[in-house]
Amino acid sequence: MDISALQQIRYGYTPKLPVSLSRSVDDIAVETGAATEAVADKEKIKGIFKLTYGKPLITFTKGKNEQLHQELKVGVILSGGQAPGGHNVIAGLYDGLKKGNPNSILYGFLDGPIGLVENKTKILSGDIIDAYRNTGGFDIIGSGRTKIEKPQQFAASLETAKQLGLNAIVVIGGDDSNTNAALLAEYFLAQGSDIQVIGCPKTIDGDLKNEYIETSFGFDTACKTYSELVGNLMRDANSAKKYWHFIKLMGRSASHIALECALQTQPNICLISEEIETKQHSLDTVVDIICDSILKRAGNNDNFGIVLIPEGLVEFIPEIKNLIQELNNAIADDEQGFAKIDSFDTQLFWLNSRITEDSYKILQSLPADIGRQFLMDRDPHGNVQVSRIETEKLLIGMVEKRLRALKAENAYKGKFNALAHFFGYEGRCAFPSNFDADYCYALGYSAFVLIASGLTGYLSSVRNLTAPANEWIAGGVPLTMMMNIERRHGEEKPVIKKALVALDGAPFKTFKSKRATWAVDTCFRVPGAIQYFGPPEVCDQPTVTLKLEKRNEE
Ligand code: FBP
Repeated sequence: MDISALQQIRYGYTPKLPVSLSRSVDDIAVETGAATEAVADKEKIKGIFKLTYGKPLITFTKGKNEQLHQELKVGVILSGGQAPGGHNVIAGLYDGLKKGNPNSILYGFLDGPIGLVENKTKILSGDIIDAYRNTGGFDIIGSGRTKIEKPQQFAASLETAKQLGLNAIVVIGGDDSNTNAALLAEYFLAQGSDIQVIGCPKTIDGDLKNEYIETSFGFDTACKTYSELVGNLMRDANSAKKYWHFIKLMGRSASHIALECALQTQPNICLISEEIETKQHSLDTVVDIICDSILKRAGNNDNFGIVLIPEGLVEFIPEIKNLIQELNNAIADDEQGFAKIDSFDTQLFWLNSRITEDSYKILQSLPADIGRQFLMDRDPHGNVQVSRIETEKLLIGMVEKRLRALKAENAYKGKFNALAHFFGYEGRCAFPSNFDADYCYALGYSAFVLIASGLTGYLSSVRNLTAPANEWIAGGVPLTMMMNIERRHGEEKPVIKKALVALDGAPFKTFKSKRATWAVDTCFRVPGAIQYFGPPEVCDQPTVTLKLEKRNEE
């Protein structure tokens, strides 16, 4: 890639580290906390993770740790969707390894977990690392969504690690990838191998978080990038005063991104999937909510506005959730048969006897191009690819229909022109904000200390994130601590519990207290672009979500 002026300058940015990690490697000791338990289904999780369950929390402190100088060979994997800052995790890991011992080697597994299974690697030299410092994307080694689940895949992963003579593998991923990391750590020990596995919390979706993992990396940059774009549209809408912008925001399941962007920009409407599911709102009720704001604003002659829609919404609307579930089951029962059909009409015919009448009616009622999107390939974890379902267009169509009916009854006199947008892939590879650049570097460096200290089955953790970076607390959280049992493809599986938007949490409550005003008045807030240079109160701020959550804890 050609190098832009900003990238050239960002190479010179030195990520800030917490005090505990900025000391000389002769001076970083491990402090062991209390033993831990899984968040739920303790006995079942304990039964599956016989060798890695219940490990203690780890923090780093000042003190001697002879192990940090050992020569190590480590392999790193980037897994799942891109998130800004992934390259800095690798840079932090690399710098830690080399400070510990210049002979240590870092391998990058190519194109995600498949690189481990198929032994496809490249050695990451200082020159390669330097070319990717503080840049977005995962292109240094590529990413992928292969799920390591079959016994042969586990065996092949161990074989690769042995062939390379690895001491440890670092998995940079979300909840599914880190569940995989926990299973690998357990498997290696069960096979009598001492190869360690450490995870790092990645996903723009922000749903890999708990008491010890305050946020996943990439969420900060992605939300700031989308908020800039939403703010720009607000200015445009308020200038021309003629469009309603329906904006779908990425985030596979949880609505954290939509909520953070709403707190940043103050739109007229922001739908929160978790609330819609809790209140069991139907698709029609969602349309009511949007129309209510359109009608009130039309009463003030404001025939324009902004609607934020979380990407995962359809999976939280009860009747659509049922439909998706039934489609998943029907397709899984005869995957090959279904794959042979290419026209939507024939797909409908095929499904007619395989799903309930209610679900069939809903599918049939959808515009054909949107109906087809519900039938596209599932991802390797069995999820519907919600990023490819055009919910924003579906809602515009339904709102138009409702407004036409209201107009016919003389209950609406406004004008409605809507534009659909999807902000997703645009935000996943942005230059990491200073927050993500610092956070990621610290996560990678912390992964090095965990590895050199002989630990396995841990997620690298950096917390106290609303304080200045030097006060952040680095360490490790046992992966089994975050697990519970969920049904996947009809079977009980251990998985890291996804953190959805908490309706009793401070971010949602703050939004809820303001949304009635935002729905009617024009209270738009334009946050502008991410700033990389300038005063800390502009450049080094965490998300509003994180600030509100932390303030609530105090
Ligand atoms: P991860 O959970 O792997 O980080 O993925 C996040 C995400 O960006 C989602 O927000 C989105 O639904 C999905 O990836 C899109 O997947 P793909 O890149 O395979 O189209």
